[in-house]
Amino acid sequence: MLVAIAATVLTLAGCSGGQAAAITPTVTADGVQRVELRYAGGAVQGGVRRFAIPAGSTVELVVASDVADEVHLHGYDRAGFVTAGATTTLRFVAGVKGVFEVELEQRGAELAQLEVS
Ligand SMILES: [Cu+2]
Repeated sequence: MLVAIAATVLTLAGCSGGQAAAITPTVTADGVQRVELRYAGGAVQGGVRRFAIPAGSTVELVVASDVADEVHLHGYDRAGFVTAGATTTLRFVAGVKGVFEVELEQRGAELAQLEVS
């Protein structure tokens, strides 16, 4: 499954004519990397972006959604249910390096990628 995802990411990068630079998340006063995503009207606002996360840091992945679904962070295998119009937060320590997909599990909709390095 992970191999398939990696292949998909490579294919997308190839089509776009170059890998976009990863975005630096907001860092809170206590050093938490805060990634905020909003899914509305069938798409993630701002498009599917890649966020650069320093390895070993604490991450808060905050997902707002206008539909009920399950937010799933691949690789770390963290998940949280979100109800329509609400927000769910996944908080974890980024101890594993790599590129990890965040998706709405039931829809199979990719929300973002976290690049831990
Ligand atoms: Cu998933």
